[in-house]
Amino acid sequence: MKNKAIITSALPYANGEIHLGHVASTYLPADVTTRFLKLNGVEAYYVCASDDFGTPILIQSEKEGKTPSEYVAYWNKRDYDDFTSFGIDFDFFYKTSSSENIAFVQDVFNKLNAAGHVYEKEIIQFYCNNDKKFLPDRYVKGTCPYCKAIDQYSDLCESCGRVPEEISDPKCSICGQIPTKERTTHFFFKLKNFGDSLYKWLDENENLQKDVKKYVQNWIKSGLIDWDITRDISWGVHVPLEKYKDKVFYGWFDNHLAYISTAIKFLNDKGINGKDFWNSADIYHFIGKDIVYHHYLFLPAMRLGINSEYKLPDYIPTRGHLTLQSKKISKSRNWYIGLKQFLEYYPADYLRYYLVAINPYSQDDLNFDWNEFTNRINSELIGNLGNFVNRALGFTKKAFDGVIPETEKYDDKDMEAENKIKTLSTELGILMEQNHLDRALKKIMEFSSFFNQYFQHKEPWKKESGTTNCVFLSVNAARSMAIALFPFIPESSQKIWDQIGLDGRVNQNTWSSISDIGVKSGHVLGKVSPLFVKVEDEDIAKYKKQLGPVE
Ligand code: B3M
Ligand code: ZN
Repeated sequence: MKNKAIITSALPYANGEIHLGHVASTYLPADVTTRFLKLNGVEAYYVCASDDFGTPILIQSEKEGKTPSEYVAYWNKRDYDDFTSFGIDFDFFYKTSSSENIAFVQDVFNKLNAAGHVYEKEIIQFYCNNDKKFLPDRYVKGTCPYCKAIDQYSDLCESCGRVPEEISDPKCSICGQIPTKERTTHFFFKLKNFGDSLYKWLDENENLQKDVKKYVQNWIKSGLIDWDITRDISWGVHVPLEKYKDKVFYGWFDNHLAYISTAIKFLNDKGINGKDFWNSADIYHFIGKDIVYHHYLFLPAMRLGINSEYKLPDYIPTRGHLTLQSKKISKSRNWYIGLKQFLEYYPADYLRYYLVAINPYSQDDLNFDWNEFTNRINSELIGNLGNFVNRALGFTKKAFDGVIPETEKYDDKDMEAENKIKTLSTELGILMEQNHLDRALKKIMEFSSFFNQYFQHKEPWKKESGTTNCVFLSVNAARSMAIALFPFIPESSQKIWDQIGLDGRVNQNTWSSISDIGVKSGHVLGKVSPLFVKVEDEDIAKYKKQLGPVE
């Protein structure tokens, strides 16, 4: 691990609200990781941006009678606000349509062009005679030529994850007519040229997930195709050549470059040399598994094409999709929960806890289930963690007036308890560094249940010998948990910190101090109250009914 890091998560299209599916696989794991890195003394910055260009956005803004700029400005703000209420703490949230990104994209194109990595080619493009326009990407639906899945957009097959060279049985997605074909000149990126170097880069990068690497390498072995990087539409980064100034770049040519341009702008504005920082930091791109092709092939190939002037990613943590009540999330079928809506039901920490707990570091899909949510919040977050903290602090208030007592000679149980505190930061740290956020969270819960049992076993209410040790170590365990929980449930972590009566912000502490015995005898607790409110079955029944066809 380096002492600098830049963390990004897939850029949300400025085209509709953030829902649970988005945050589960991408934004939350990235946020948890960033918070961890910062506690661990890494100079880490989490940057993101709205993905403003592309045909779906143009189509939607046309439908709503807005200019594309007005349309994306609305979603940029709305997304940022929703993320913020969920505790996603970006250091900077910008946009792919920024002047900085546009200039950067054009510069990268010029460099690729000068190096001979792009070429012009006359192609036959679908054209709708009814709508009088060229039909790139999402303007056409059809059958995937590789896996034969029907009803796929022409730019990405959602079933097999590949980008088809030409979709079969094309239909105009605006009016449904069969499009005709017209000639037009496009630029192509020579992805083919990068097969060997990509293969080698994948081989050598130890931090990438092995299973993803393997299937990407299989794609390379089966042959890459050059990549059409321009479009005949008006909304996008314009090609910086007089002759082609009416063409724009394909959204996937410009969007990932905004990882770099956004980070550089943020760092430069802070007075840090952005480019130097980028090249000496660990680079993390958090994504969902549907955009593996773009992040493991296009993105590194383009960086290689400009001589790795900006280094390639060190980590591309890739996770599966979220299903909702075991069904695919779908806005049109109302099988969907918006983030904003969820946060009207429950605090952000409930959702953060649950989504991390069910989310392994793998491609496996995960499922949001209302009953499981209820059980895990009520039995784990409240029954285990909330109960322990409240019990330890509440008892200290009652029996010792909130003053931490002097200790006596430790018995075996006390020594075991003290040892749990002393080893926690390292044990958790290893899991966090390996991206096993779910396992780290589980370990904190095991720590909490150990201390619940310890407290129960010691029976401090009997006021026999050893009582003061139990109180002293339990309050210290609560302090350790407050820091360890900060990446996962930051608001609750601060509440625990405040209730213990400790000063300042919990995140001003270091990760290793989790294992300190930081609360001394004589310390006075703050105000103690229950941390959480139980999830009620009646409410859940109501929320379940809101899913599905609206009558
Ligand atoms: N805007 C969203 C997606 O396909 C897309 C990500 C861009 S990341 C550079 O999930
Ligand atoms: Zn049409």
